[in-house]
Amino acid sequence: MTETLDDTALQEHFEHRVAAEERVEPRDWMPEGYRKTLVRQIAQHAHSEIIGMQPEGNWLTRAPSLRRKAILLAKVQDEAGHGLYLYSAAETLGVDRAELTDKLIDQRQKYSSIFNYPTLTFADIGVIGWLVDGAAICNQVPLCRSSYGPYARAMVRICKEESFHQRQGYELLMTMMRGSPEQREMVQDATDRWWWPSLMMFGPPDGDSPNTQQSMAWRIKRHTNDELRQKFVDMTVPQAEALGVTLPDPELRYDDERGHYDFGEPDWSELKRVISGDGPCNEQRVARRREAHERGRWVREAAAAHAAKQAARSSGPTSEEVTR
Ligand code: BYC
Repeated sequence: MTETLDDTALQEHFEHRVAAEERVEPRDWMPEGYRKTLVRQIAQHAHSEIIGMQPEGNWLTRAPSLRRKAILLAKVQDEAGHGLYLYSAAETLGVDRAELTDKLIDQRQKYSSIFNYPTLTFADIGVIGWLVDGAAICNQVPLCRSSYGPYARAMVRICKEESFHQRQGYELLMTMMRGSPEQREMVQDATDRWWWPSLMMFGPPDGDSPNTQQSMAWRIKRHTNDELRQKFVDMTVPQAEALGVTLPDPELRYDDERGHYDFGEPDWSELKRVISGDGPCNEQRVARRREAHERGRWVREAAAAHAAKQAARSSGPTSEEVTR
């Protein structure tokens, strides 16, 4: 009985703090559902950063110049870093990174649908920066105000780096658009292929999003999926015009009354298919991650053996004690 009363009081205190925009920290009491939702979202986000290295990594050895190669290498490396900050944030909630990695390679946890599409030409690298990182920024800047402290703080640094990523993509596309007709065609073709999958990154429409309402109430998410999708479209259409490409949506037009762009309906059955493992590259992405994890096994074992040796040495008798 006392326990129930205590739980109710704790719950009320928690909700009051969240409503007052106070940050929740790892040692604070939190409802189990809040903890689980955060682990789910942060793990999915971390996995997306790690799997997201693959489509771009595909072009590292074929970048058209040393400058483009250095830029791409730095970007892919940043993504590994983002994954690590996010796994660390998840670990503050009592889960283990090794356990999360197992769930990724056993496909028990998701990663963003966007990384299940192939990168067919170097223009895809520019379009990923422009559209995919652009969508990521729209989605992630509000997460800097997420109620969970370690997640919100990780997002601050990630967003700073994402802005660089977005600009490098746009700069690459600008350069290609000033090039040959073939280069301009490559940019248009990549834009046509990545536009709809980028809109799907924001998740299903609000009416079909089982998690949004509770995540908004807990201030884990600060905007709904549809709000962010609209923001992204409003931000991106003028950028497409400045670049000189068209977006593959005949319904796209500015609505003076709403003060926003109207746009067509993404193919939600495609999103469902890709999320459930049946996208163009799902199998390849997970297989590659599993293989990399297996190849790294000896490094993990060696590091663990070294740490055990160090620990045994520091807890054993000192050399001074032995000589006495
Ligand atoms: N792909 O109730 P909903 C990056 C799932 S990394 C796959 O709306 P929620 C970058 C969803 O998880 C980009 N799954 O969910 C990296 C849920 O399934 P479960 C990653 C999706 O969580 C490298 C179900 O569908 N960004 O930018 O309220 C290079 C129902 O959805 C997707 C983040 O992770 C999807 N697109 O909202 C370049 C940001 N959409 O878990 C760039 C943080 C939905 O119930 N995450 N699902 O089985 C979020 O903001 C939210 O988790 C989402 C979904 C908006 C994605």
